[in-house]
Amino acid sequence: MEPPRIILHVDMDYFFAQVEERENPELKNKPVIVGADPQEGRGRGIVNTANYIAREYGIRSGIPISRAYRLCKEGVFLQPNFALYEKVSERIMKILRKFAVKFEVAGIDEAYLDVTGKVKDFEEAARLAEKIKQEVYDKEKITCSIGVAPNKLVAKMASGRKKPFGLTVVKPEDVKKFLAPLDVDELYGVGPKSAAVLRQMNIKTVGDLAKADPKLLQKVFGVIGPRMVAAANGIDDSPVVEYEEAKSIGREVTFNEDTNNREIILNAIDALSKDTHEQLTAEKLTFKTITVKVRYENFETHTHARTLPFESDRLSDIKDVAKKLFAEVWNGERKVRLIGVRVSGLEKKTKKQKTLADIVV
Ligand code: TTP
Ligand code: MG
Repeated sequence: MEPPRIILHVDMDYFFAQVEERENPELKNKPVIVGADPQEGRGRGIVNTANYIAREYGIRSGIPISRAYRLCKEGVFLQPNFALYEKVSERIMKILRKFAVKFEVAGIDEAYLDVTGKVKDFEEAARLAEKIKQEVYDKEKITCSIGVAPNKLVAKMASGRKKPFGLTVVKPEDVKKFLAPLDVDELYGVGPKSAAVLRQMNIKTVGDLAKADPKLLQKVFGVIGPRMVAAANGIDDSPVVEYEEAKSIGREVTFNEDTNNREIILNAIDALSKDTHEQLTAEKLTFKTITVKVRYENFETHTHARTLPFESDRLSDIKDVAKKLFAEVWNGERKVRLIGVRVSGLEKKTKKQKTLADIVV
């Protein structure tokens, strides 16, 4: 029999808000909410995240910012600085990567490390995890929490158990015991709707689900039914895979009021292009493709893209192409709710790489 794999899932604690606290320590003992501008309760966007003090007020990722404002008027509300979070994320990923045999970035603040073969057992893996937590903190002043388990599923579920700055180790022989008491909706991959159906079937905990008949669940949920039973038993063979994400950079804005005022929309495209370009410059990237996203008042959403025949690093290329794309699709009447600008086909700028600007000058 093959020895068990040893997988770490590393997840930063209240990431966007923690980065803001690091930049401004005065925020530390206050409720901090990162999200759209609350505009004294009239704001229309959502909460990206909140620090743990703010969470005590019931504030969570994804709730409307207006509700967050009502829950905690005295909170510090900050608009997200994605360029900063991405930069911090990149530096943290660089630290994490060197501890892994195989490494997978799973999101802006989380990664999987396969350390099988690098450590001899789960005790040694636990010591490695403590070392990783400490090194990330020493170098970046950001705390993370880690789950150690024989697979990605259980590692992911373990990393969230003891936040912040926590470590949870689930050895192969403890996987079922770890999962069984959890509510079904805590099983990764079971959404609130499936959980409601399961509860009606008297399947309340992951332990109940582990004992359920896969054939019965197949009747109710289709192919994912038996997979849910396998997951409840802690079975997950998915590998840690290193991949370069097809990266893109962009910004979007929801207007305070749906608008068909051409000037307001074009000004927004200018501002979004500028923000996008600032991040490109910070990350020393060039782009080839520009995409514009338009959401109309009825939520109908379209994207339109154009690829340049050359790599560019110029703001004017983003602005001009974005405005042109918008002009090509907008009839001048329909009210627009949201507009977005995005660039892709990104490459690191190298000294020898020429952009059109270099050729022309
Ligand atoms: P999470 O890791 O889900 O959340 P978190 O790091 O803020 O808090 P926790 O300590 O519970 O891990 O997401 C990472 C970041 O991704 C988060 O800081 C902000 C962003 N995010 C959103 O913008 N919208 C969302 O709905 C979620 C869930 C996260
Ligand atoms: Mg996190």
